[in-house]
Amino acid sequence: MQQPGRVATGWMATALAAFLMLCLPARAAAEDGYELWLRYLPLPAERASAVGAHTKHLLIDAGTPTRAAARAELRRGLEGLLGRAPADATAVDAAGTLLIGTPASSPVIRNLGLDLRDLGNEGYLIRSLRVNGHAATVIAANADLGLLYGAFDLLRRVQTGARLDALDLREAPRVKVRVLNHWDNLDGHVERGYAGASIWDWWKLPDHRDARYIDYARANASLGINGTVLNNVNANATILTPRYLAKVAALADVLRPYGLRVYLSARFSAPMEIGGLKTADPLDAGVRAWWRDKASEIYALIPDFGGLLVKANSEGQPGPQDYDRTHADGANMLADALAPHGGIVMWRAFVYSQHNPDDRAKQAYTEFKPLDGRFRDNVLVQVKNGPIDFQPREPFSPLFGAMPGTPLMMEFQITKEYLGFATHLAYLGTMYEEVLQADTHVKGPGSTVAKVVAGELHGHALSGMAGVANIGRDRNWSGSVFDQANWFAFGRLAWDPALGAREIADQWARMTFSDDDAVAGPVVGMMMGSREAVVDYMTPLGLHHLMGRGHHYGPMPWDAGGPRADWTPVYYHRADRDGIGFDRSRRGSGAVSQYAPPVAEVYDDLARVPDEYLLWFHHVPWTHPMRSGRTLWEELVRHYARGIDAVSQMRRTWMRLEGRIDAQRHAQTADFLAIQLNEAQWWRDASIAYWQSLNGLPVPAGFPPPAQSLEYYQSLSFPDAPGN
Ligand code: GCV
Repeated sequence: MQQPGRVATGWMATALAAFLMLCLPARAAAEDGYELWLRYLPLPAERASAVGAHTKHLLIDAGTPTRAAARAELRRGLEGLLGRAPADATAVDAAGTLLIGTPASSPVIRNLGLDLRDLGNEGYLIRSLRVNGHAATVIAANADLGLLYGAFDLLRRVQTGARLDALDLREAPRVKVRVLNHWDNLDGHVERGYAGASIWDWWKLPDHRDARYIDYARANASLGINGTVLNNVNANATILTPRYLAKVAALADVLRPYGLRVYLSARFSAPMEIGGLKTADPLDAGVRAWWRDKASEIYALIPDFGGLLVKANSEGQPGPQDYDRTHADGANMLADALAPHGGIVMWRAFVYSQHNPDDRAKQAYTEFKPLDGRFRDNVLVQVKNGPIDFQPREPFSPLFGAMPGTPLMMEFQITKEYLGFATHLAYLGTMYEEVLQADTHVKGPGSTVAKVVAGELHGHALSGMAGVANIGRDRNWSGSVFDQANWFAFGRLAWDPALGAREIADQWARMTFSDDDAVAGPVVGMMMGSREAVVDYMTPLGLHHLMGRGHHYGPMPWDAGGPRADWTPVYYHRADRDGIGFDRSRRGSGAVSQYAPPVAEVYDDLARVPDEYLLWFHHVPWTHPMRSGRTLWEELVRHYARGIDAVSQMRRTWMRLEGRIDAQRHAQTADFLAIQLNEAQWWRDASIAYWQSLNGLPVPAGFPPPAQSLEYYQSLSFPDAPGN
């Protein structure tokens, strides 16, 4: 039985609690990073009212899923930023209308007679105009997707402090195919993934479509990413069976309104594994028919299916060379199957073999250069940014510029397989920029990698950029807040490879943390130096591939032996008592000759090669005199120290931001920076201890000896390292 006194106490306690809650100071809501850069937090009052004056009304015909998505995003964004969503309008009959449409969807836009000719199907313009005598902000495009991209652009501008009174901009992507590559296996494991399991819940698909897929699509659309390869390039043929294609079709349905086309990685031997054929020979009539039928089956389910990505004859994957056919034979067979449906093939040039005694850095070029011009029009050859494998720093791949008759697609890695996983802070925008701005010189100065990739240098209609995704089921998507910036930077650069890394970092920091300069400034400062710090403490001066075998976590420069020399650090550093570095000069492996002469001459010449590529291209004595006047050994030790100092500095900067950034994201990042600092020290100590065991040199004056013995570092093992 209820006691009257207890009821009163309960009521009073609730009222008291409510009163106390009201008395508490306002606190930033706990944030776990799920919202990414689309947080839409309230603007300061003065800015909110300035923006609000231009966004009182919204006129858009939301009669298609993509236009509905644009409307929903604008309402959501403006409601968050301004405290109120714009009112729906049916005409421009008051000042402050946001008018959005294509000439086909909006008579008002049509009557404005705007010049949309150079915008294609994805571009848009945003202009402040007078419409019917009223001040209006217009987002116009030829197609719905341009409107969605324009809506995200407008919101980004509002989030980063732009005024909306005199807008006049035109945007269109410079690269056609802008895709994420998920290295996600069908069992949920993500190869080189550091953000938890795959976001694709294959078991529950197609009947359950996780709401997260929509947020994934929103995030990608906000950057202009227009495609996603759902499964690992180390592909399982099962993805092409009817059971899985139904699941893929369900995902395609969810992602379609956001302009994300779905692609799949295909296993070259699928006709044998799931088709019951005796061969996968690309010139075999039965095999060709099998792929044609498979393409028809896919397009019947997914009419806008993007196409296939293939890793062939590399790291144990099957491919056309199993039948003495070329990579062009393999790619063209698939291209012929997809062409009637408008699909493309992305054929990877990441090809090297342990049976080839030549320098691994040369092998992709050797294999693909002779095939230039022999691929069908709907084939993109996908080339990793460097000649080896996503190292903290590599020179650009010599293939860029070496195949004028073939559109080459850039493959960047967003996930940080070789840069400390998700617990090291390394903003990759600077690395992407460095590669894209590198000058191949193949058509004279200014022949940048960016122009090759955009198809501009050699006049290709098809162009592409792929980023190996760092996305998983972690609440913050990427394993750490700062790793979200690498997804962001990839997307922005895929849209426009000429954008600057600093400008992108600034946008991201303002959208992700705060538009306050006192926050954004220090955050951008941390980001801009972060990748160089990793290079310094892991692989300075052109060293590469010194990470632990298999998992690629931590230093293991001593690692040797096993079935694949080309997977061991000793293959790459070639250090001994007298010197260190891989001689790729004309006197060595000759890899320099794969570059255009003006580049090759610089890389080949010990006096001119930039310090950051010294040990990539040259084997030099430990006493080699550097430009600084120090010996190589002294310089190496200094670089390690510089890397550690940079991490300490990032950490100090971050700790000063405590209280200005929500507690949850601040605390996680602080923990990760502490991990990074420890591991930077570990990289330095283990590397120096090992180099000393070879060169017998003392640690230069002013620098401490390694904290532990070499044997200690060599005894460490990490069977549980993720992503492997
Ligand atoms: C998907 C490196 C990685 C592999 C990856 C491969 C590739 O070797 O370590 O995990 O495999 O590159 O890009 O195909």
